[in-house]
Amino acid sequence: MSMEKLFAEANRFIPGGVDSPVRAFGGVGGTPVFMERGSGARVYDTDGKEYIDYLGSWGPLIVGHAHPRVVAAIRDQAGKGTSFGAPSELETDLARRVCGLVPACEKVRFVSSGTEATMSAIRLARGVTGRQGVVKVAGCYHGHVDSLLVSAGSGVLTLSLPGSPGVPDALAALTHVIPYNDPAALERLLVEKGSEIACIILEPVAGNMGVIPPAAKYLKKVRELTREHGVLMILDEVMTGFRVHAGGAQTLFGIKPDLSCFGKVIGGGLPVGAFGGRADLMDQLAPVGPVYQAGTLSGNPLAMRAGIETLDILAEDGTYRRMEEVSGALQAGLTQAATAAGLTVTANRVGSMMTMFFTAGPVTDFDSATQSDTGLYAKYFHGMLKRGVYVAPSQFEAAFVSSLHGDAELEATLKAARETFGEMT
Ligand code: HOZ
Repeated sequence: MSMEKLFAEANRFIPGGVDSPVRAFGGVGGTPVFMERGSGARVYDTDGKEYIDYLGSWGPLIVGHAHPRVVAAIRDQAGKGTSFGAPSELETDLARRVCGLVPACEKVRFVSSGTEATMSAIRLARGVTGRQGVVKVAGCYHGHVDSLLVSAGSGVLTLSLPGSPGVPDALAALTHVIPYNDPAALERLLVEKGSEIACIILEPVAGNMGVIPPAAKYLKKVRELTREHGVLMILDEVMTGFRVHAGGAQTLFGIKPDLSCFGKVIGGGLPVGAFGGRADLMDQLAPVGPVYQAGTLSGNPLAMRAGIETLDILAEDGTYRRMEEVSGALQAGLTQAATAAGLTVTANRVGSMMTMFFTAGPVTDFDSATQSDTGLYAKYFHGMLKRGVYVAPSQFEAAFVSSLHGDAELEATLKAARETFGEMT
């Protein structure tokens, strides 16, 4: 069946034909490609066409598609049972690893998605501080949590939505939005309203308005200001956790937040989320403390096994170094190819996360990200797609490099990019 037919059929039963809006190609136009299978750094559509994959399922597949060790672990666990609704040692095993890798996490609780992780972390912050206000950063995205859809990135930004109907005004009014990389704006807000604010939540490396690294000392300043005002600092590491560094962006930049949110990589491609932090805060959660949070499939054994195996593969010597080398070469090669074709681009990258912006830059926040020419991004996307390279179908997302992207993928990607950029000018 053609992609058009598959999409039309999907639209009959699924709103917009997709289960997550940004997959629908709204930001780049055209018909979404339906995928059938993946292997290593590659995915294959229903026509059997092969693509070098830089979507990586939006981040989880850091060791590639269907890694034999991850598949074996899932198969083994499936034979033993897919869910118990009772504690299993697997949860303790993965929690121990998370706490071992991320110094700010003394205890962690598993949930089933990144959205659940951020939603629960905010409830906990409100519960322990007795304050209701939340600070978020324009262009950061923390899942589709009611309080956090204001000025959100990802699909909300891709589709140019102002927010979402269905979010009560009273709740939205409790969310204060400040620009990324602007500690002075946070300081002004906290001086004025600090005593009403429970927490700030931000992505340490923004990934949902395209990739934007934190300015020097930005995160340290946020840490100082939040401490000064008794406001909890929550780092959303759903994208960056175990990706930009084994201990996440917080370890890379030497920051100790109060709470952290994870997802994607720690589920090894299965649905998972987690939030963790100081033991005194985490122990305010039920059943120890009064802040309620629960889930039937939380700590799901299949996801735990896939996550444990993925972290084990990542822990092997040289894995992060190789991803850094390939990602650096990709950033340099794409910039060079675009410039040679007469295009003005800014390629932002932190570790194996990267975004090509079609603007002179620098791209440091929401306003500068939205200066990028999204029409050119759409042409870049389709040119690459035609040539068998799959990047995110939105300007305001990241390209992810896996541990299985190597020289062959790099060479083929840069060849496709040279041809694509040549066609665009
Ligand atoms: N939250 C993802 C983008 N940052 C999108 C998830 C999806 O569409 O699969």
